[in-house]
Amino acid sequence: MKSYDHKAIETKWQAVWEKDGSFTATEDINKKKFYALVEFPYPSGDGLHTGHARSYTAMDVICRKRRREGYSVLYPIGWDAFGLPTENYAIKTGRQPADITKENTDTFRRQLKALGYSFDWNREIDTSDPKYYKWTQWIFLQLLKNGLAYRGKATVNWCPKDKITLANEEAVGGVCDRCGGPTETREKEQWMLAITKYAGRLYDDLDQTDYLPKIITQQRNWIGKSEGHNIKFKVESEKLKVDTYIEVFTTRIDTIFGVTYIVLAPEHALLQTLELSNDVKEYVERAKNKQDMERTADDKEKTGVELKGIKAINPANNEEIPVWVADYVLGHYGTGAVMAVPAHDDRDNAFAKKYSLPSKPEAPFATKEQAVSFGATEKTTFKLRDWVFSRQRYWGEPIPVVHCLICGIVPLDESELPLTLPIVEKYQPTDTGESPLAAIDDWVNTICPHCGGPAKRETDTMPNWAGSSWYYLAYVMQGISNFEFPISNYADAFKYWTPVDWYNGGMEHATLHLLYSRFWHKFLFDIKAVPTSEPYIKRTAQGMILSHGGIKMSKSKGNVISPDEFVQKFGADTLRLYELFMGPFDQAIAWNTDSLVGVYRFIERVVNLSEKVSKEAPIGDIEILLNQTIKKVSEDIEEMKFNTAISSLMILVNELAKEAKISTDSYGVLLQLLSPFAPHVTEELWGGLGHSTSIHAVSWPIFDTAKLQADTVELVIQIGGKVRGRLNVKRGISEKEAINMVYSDESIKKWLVEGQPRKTVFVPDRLLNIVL
Ligand code: ANZ
Ligand code: ZN
Repeated sequence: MKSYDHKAIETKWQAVWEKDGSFTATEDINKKKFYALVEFPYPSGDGLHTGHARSYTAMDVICRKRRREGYSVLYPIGWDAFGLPTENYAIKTGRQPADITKENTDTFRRQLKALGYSFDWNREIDTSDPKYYKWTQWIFLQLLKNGLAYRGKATVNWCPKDKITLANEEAVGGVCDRCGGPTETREKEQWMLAITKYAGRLYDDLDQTDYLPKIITQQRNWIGKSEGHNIKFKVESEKLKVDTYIEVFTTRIDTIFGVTYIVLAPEHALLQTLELSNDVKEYVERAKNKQDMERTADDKEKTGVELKGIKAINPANNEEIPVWVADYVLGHYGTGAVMAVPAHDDRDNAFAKKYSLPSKPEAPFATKEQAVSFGATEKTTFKLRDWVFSRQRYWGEPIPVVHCLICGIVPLDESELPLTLPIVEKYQPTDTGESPLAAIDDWVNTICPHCGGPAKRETDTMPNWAGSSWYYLAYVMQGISNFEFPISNYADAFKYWTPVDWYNGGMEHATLHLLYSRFWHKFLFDIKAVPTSEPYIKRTAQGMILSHGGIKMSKSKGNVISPDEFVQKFGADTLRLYELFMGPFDQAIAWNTDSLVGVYRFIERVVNLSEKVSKEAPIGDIEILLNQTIKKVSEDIEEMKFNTAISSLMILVNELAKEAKISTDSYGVLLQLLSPFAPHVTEELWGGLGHSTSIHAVSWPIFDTAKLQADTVELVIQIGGKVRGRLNVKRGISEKEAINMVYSDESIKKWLVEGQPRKTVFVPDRLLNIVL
């Protein structure tokens, strides 16, 4: 038995690859390019997770194959470094977030290098590096210049404990994602990005992508395109002096004859022009503290109040109908008003029942022509809302504008970027909800770039999503012109590398991050900064790795599995192979250390086979299986069916183990097919065969179609209903040839004397049945 010293092998080859720059990406115009992207990690104090390793290994396998198919490959990595956990940890320990980030990225880098990924480390990026966020700020300035960044009042979720505004997905069900405490809602002036202006393109252009269908669906659901009509209902009231209408949005204009009342959202503008009774006032107040989800959930009981003193007129039949205020209608969707049809809509029906409002199931349906004659118009509505783009926290990109008493909001000049985060002693969030930056007088007080008068800097910072919305472009820019302005420095590199050919990541980020980065990319395309209108051609997703027993890993449960321990004990090659072998790549799967040990034994077997390799040995019958395995592994990698690719390699190893001697070629092919998964040990064994070039640089093996099937097959001969023999025949022989062979085979022929052949049944390459 040969010993398998994984530690020595892995350290040796990692050093060689690094020294040789084996995975440095080059803009080689003579080669096709392949840009592979994986979600860069947030460098938390917990270190690398087995989930990261699953995604990174998968993409590494694909990249290693692509290089050997002749592509120039870019496979980069970096750090999504701004974020609240680091800031909170810094506050707790009294340390600087930048120092903590440095420590954490050092750990991550060491862990990733130990796994032998073919990243181009020269292109490492860090979103919290001023050189990097200078560009994040630049993009913000372009958005501002183009009217897509604006100040607006937004209802924000507010966590009174963390003293931070939260995005909706961070405050689901009114619970703070960070501390678990209850959240409130507040109206606050914020920086907003007008992503809704891109809603139609973000929706339609998904057709141009090759994302997993479930990811496309997730994008579409979030954008929430709805086609329907707007139609106006006249308001009747003694108090109103001018003609007033309530406009509603409906996807069922055909049900207009069945409308029995109108519902306004508590935020509806009409309510501000009316004198409201106390019960309405109270109702509107109460609705303010509820989240959309809570208001619209099907299982929540609907509530509402009638607006006494006004009525609406149905334009279809001139009927006078009551007007209600209810929080199941949202202020910011459609027109913030609904025509209620209890006969056809479940929510309206539940509401009508509760408040004894009529239903008209017998009402006829309106035709398109009728609807138009009642004043309906062809309207597309989106659920998507503008992106709240500010946070009142320290550890993020400063927003590069000043507030001048005379000039208002004035953007900084490009030459003043980066506007660096000042180093401060205390960055505790303030009770007023203002950013900790607001407390640094000598930073806040500045002069207006426009008039030279006194001005104050914006103290909000950008949200976590900012840095990751363009990071795939930063990798391309890295290494060119020292990251300096102008953007045109990078035009050639963008032209060569973008768009990203294949992006793999978690399903968790297949909604917002994907949408935000698509939005920024489209904007950058519009201002001619990048050459394509979509950033990613293909987007796939890995299933989650669960802890022992199928439970989600979490720090609080203490069941997080770190790759470190396993890399130490069994090596990176084993961990890589195991993570892809454990189950179908797109499905969640529980960690199982026993099966990891099984994978280790498999590598040991591969190592041991090398003892039987001989130059003189003929390739023999195994050639067919070799060709089949090349085909299977090549195709499975493309479809991310890594587990079945590895199984087929295990079958090949079993067959090779049965041979007395193994030909150098067969063993070489095995190593080549295994090398993307287990790059170190295969490199070592490949060298052992006498090769001087790296296994990761030789062409990817190609199968011979003619050798996918054996030349000879076993033909079963049945005579009079009984199996009387088996003949080894050339594949594809005819029925006549088969019969002739039977007649010339003494041992089979003798069974024919018992009777006259009446007929024959022939299944090519399988069976000859002679009926007597
Ligand atoms: C009458 C009607 C009859 C409706 C019927 C539906 C079925 P989606 O598909 O989600 O766009 N609606 C309109 N604006 C709303 C708002 N701001 N808050 C809550 N609900 C609102 O849904 C559109 C439908 O949701 C609209 O069509 C409207 O109810 C309601 F048998 O109008 B419908
Ligand atoms: Zn000014």
